[in-house]
Amino acid sequence: MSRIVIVSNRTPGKGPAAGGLAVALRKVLGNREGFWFGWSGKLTEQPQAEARIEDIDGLTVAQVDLTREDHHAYYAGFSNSILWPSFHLRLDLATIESYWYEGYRRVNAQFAKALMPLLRPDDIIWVHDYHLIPLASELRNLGARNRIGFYLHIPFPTADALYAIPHHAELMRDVSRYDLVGFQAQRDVAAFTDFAQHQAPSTFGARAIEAIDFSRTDVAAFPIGSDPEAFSRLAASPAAKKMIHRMRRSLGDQALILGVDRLDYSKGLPQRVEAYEKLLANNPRLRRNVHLLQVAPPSRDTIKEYQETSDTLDAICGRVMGHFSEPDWSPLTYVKRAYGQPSLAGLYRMARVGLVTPLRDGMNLVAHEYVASQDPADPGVLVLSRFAGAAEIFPEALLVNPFDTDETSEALRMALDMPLEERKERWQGLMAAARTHNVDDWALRFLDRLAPGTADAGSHSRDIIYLDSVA
Ligand code: ADQ
Repeated sequence: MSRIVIVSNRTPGKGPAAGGLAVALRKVLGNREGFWFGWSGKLTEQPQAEARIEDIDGLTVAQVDLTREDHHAYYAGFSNSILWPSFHLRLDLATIESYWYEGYRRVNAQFAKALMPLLRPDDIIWVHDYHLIPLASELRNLGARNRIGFYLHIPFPTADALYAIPHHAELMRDVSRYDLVGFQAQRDVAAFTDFAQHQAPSTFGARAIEAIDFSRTDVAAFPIGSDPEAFSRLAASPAAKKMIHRMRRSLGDQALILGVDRLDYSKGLPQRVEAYEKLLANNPRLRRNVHLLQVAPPSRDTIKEYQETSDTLDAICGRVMGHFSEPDWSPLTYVKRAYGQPSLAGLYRMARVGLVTPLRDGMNLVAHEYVASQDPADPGVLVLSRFAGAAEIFPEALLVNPFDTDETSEALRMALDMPLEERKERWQGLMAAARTHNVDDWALRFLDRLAPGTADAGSHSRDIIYLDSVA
């Protein structure tokens, strides 16, 4: 049977995972032959030509170190200061430095060079996310004829946002070198198809370019999910119960509204706290009866826009606290740290409302985890942004426009007032969708479409793989 080679920005390390990609992928390689390739997390003086192969908790990992300059241009630069904001339609937060693109391509070329000698002709290669768009091109230029698939964990941009990205035509040509391109949602497939069908040379500006031929690239939506059964079990575990007990002791009968996110401007955190502020302003009866807990560990904090988001959030939380707190009551708690999954599951379970309101999100696994952690006899309510990929599979959530803080505030009120019967009914629909879209089936579906007949799960024993941070 063909081996599976997973390629992502970061290779797995030890310790708890913080990013969604890490959480999802740690499961894939445990039950099939193959290895994981990517950056080691280490910076060196000289670019490294050969991969180092290691066994990490039973998983074969091949990794390369990067130079500080290349890593900066590739990761904080082109990937996270140009591609990430543009793909999330935040061109106002993009910073364009032209030399970053060279670093981005150099790292992709270095990855290809180091990966090529490790490949067998029938290996199936699965490349993850926006850091590695050019990888198939680089591998093909070195002679690779393998099946190569690409999965984009973030949304695909609208055409005008795409055109604002330097070298977008070259990047889209790179996309056409994959056999399969997977997106989170139909929305993304539609945006991509719109681009692929309407790309006329004139739309790229004055200089005519050759139209890109996508006819050999299969494109489809593969909505990612969580492991709902595991979260459901975790939510009833002793560690989760301990967390619930701790929270109950401090909250008493107050209803908990919970937000859990990486601290990222795409997650709509300031708008979320503003919506909560309006809830308290418009519904005095809720004061002392409700509490917002926002858990948001910092991420990518060397990038200016992330520091600014953090400052904005500090200011808004301070404003709401100053306005509504009383000596013996505080309306919100804001925690800037990551928690282990059992504690998170406990928090999810005790929260009457899961508040998941990104301005734009590929999927959003927190929504899945919240649903899976509920008590079937007394479930909470998911308030979900229409602009998360998750909105396509969770129509039973209270769907909101996160930019409209009045609407979000009203949805919060509805969620808090929702009778048990309606909560149960909505939750049953949500849980059925979370089960259908579980992470194991997601991986199998992608691999089966990339190389039919090869995604035979369960033939090898499954190991648990820990990943530091991939996102
Ligand atoms: P992220 O943007 O990182 O992922 P998300 O899908 O919500 O977003 O995943 C977050 C993951 O990190 C969840 O599994 C969550 O449990 C965990 N996490 C978040 N805050 C945490 C905390 N305080 N403590 C511990 N764990 C925490 C990207 C895309 C998403 C897409 C995923 C997967 O941006 O749209 O859903 O990849 O494809």
